[in-house]
This record gives sequence, structure tokens and C-alpha cells, in this order.
Amino acid sequence: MGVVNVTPDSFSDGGRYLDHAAAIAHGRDLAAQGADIVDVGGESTRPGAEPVPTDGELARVLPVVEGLVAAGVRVSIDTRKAEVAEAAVLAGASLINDVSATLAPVAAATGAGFVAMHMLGDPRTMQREPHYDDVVAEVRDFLVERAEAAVAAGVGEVWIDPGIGFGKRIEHNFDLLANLDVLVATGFPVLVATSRKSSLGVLAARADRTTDVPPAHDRLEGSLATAAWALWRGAQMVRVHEVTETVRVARRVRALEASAA
Ligand code: HH2
Repeated sequence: MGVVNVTPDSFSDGGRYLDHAAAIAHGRDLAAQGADIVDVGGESTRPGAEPVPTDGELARVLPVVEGLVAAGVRVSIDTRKAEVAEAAVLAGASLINDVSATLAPVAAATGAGFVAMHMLGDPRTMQREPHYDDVVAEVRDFLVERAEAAVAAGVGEVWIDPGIGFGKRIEHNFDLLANLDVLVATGFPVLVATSRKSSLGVLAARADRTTDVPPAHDRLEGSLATAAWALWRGAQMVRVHEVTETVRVARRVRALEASAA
């Protein structure tokens, strides 16, 4: 899954694809690089981000969804709003990527697939001292409950996603990555999105034994290492900004798995 953020303020590519033509060109490029799905979002969910009004979000994403669908690209809509999800599906998107995990009824009513992601609180407040007794079990139980409800509502394609960085301390994120098999064992296909996230800055500093934490645009190795890790541990999809490199890594991981089988 390749990312196109039609926003001025996304943490790693804010402002680059606010122009519709630039966003469509980038999405087509990601599909040509090998993305099976292009995820279009019009509201940043980075920690501390302010919500965007519905009209503004619709104006950002709809022309991009239409342009990509017209070009034959499978599109997912990254939104927490029912109106935006519904309009995007009407415009041709076929997957609702919902960081609030509340939009299963829209997916059921429109026939779209659904990604249920785990988040503690909301983006404005989620990084204020998040606490879990057992992060892996709590995230799994939440996701299974949401995914089963989506299936019961009639959604045919349901994904679960641990929500790396959404109301989680660094060690919570690493714990979830280390124990991905617990999510895989639920039987629902797992999506993992680590690309360029701040935990990768910490991972890089830890790995390189330095106190320098690289900025978002300089986290490619961490993005690729965690994508490879997630795929090897059983994730079926990774959500990334750098598609060419990730596809090459993913093919190598799968070839290794095939040679070990
Ligand atoms: N992370 C982001 C956005 N959407 N969707 C899913 N399913 N899982 C995620 O972990 C996830 C997501 C945040 O990344 P990005 O879109 O690059 O930044 P921003 O929210 O600042 O636009």
C-alpha cells in the first residue's frame, strides 16, 4: 500500500501533494512502482494534529480518488469520517482505511473493504502518557472485536492494523512488532504501517549507537527493515511511502520464504 497524503501538514510529506494533479501523478507513480493499493488521505493523524472539517477533507481527496480510479489504480481512503468514506467509495475507492476503527457500517453499506486500526484516544491527545497493562493482548482484543463486528455487519474484506505510533510509547510499538504473530494468529490479514515513523528514528539511533535521531525523510533503512520484519512475521500488507524499495525487499523476503519451505 503506497501513501498519498493530500494534506499541508502530514509528518513526512505534508504539502508535497496538496495539488490534485501532483497527488494523482504521485499515486500513479506508486502504482507503477508496484503498489497494489494507493491510500489517499486528506487529514493528518500525526500526534497533535488538528481535525479537518468534512468539506475541506472532501475537497482534498475526492478529485484524487477519481483521478486514480480512472487510471485503473485500486484506491483506499484514509479517513475517520463516514461522509468522506462514503463519497470516496462512490467515487471508486474500494477499501476504507479507518484509523478510528468505527466505519465498518459504511463499509458494509457500500460494499467496500475495511481496515480496523488500533488507536488509544485521538490524534490530538494520544501521545500524552499512553498506558497499557499488556499492549499486545489489549490491541489484539480490540482489533478482533472490531473485525468480528465488521464481518457480522457483512463486510467481505477486513484487515487489522496495530496502529504503530497511535497512542503508544516507543516500547509499545516495538513490543507490537516483536509479537506480530499474536495478531497474525487471529486469522485476519494484518496490515502494518511503520514507514518513516518516529519510532524508526529511535530505532536508528539505538542501532547505530548514537544520540542523533534521523528526521522523517532519512528513515528509509528503518522503514525497509521493519517492512521486511513484518512481512516475514506474517503481515500481508505494509503501508509505505517508498514503494520501489519496499517492493524489492518484499519480493526478496517472499523468495527466501519460498526457498525455506
Ligand atoms: N498511519 C498513518 C496514517 N494512516 N493507516 C493505517 N491503517 N495504519 C497506520 O499506521 C497509519 C494509517 C500516519 O502516517 P502518514 O499518513 O504518513 O502521516 P499523517 O497522518 O501525518 O498524514
